[in-house]
Amino acid sequence: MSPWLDRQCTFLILVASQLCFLVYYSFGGLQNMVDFFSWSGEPAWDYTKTHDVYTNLSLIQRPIAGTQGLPDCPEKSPYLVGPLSIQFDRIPSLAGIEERNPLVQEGGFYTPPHCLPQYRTALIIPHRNRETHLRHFLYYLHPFLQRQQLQYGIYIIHQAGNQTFNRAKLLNVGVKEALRDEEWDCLFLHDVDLIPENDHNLYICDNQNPKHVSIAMNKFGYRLPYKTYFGGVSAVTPEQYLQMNGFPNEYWGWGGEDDDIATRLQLAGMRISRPPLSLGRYKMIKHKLDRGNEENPKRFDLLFRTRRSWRQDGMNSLSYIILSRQRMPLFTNITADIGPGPGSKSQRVTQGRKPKGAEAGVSGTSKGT
Ligand code: BGN
Repeated sequence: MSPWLDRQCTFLILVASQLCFLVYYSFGGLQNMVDFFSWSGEPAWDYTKTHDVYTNLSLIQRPIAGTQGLPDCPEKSPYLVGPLSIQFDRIPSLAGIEERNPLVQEGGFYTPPHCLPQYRTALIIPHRNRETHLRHFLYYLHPFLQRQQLQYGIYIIHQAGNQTFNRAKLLNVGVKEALRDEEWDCLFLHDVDLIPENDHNLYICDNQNPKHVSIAMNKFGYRLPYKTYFGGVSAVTPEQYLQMNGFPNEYWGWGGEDDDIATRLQLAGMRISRPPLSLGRYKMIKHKLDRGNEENPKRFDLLFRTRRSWRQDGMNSLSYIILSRQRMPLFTNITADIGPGPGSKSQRVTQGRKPKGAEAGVSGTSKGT
């Protein structure tokens, strides 16, 4: 090759690679390129145009003559609006939320009035000392779920006392208690501080695999923080939940329990299913790490042992005491004594049987954590 041609070739290669570089960056880097080429057929949502979360609710609340001969609810509700406007600057009152959701029955239960629901979903929310988050949560989730034409119930599982918080064990308690009420076909395991941003994110299960739903949180720049992340909001059928022996009971404090769950679902022969990135979007209500929920220093050790421990630690080893179970206007409030955590001994009752006098001194047990 002549030196002239050689120089021309080098120049062309240089220009071409510059062009590739430009295209790469205008697509927003590797992750966006992947998203672009693996486009799932879902519309690309425009989150700059949002709707009020109470849109269309008056249509759903129209009175009807009776429940005789109701049609099945359609696969996808006609009331859905897409991206929602979410703000946390004003804290709604419980009375105000009740007023705007007149069809929600005591205990936080709802059945669509105009059609027969195709899905029955229980939302299970571990809770302690997050009253303002709970009010935001109820304000947004009730109309969101009603627009999806689901039969649903909201369970708040309150950890009694001020010992170290145990999210995964509270979820086990919630599942057990929710299934006493109803044959739910989907369990949504939901942090109280996460609000879904798009009502096309349907609160139903994937019958094949456990679904991780909160895959694009504002806290993580609307990206999955790592491939096996399973925290925040997830959805499992009762069968899937039992197949993985529920969640671990031994994670006291912040961190690691969600990674354990991700591992145990794989050990139980399943894999993580996920909605499209543009749908699984959530806004997190800002807060500091709670008192009583400090980082768990044992989480690394525990995670190391999941492979050996998952069959023994979970739903089949769950023990707790129900201190109270109240049907509040907007949710079912369950207060449980799940034990004092590592290092202390306690008298607990296997499988949630209540000892004599357990109802005494229930209310306010967790205040001041
Ligand atoms: C991870 C935590 C998760 C948490 C996410 C997001 C651990 C275990 C370390 C081996 N996992 O680091 O529990 O949900 O961050 O905040 O700490």
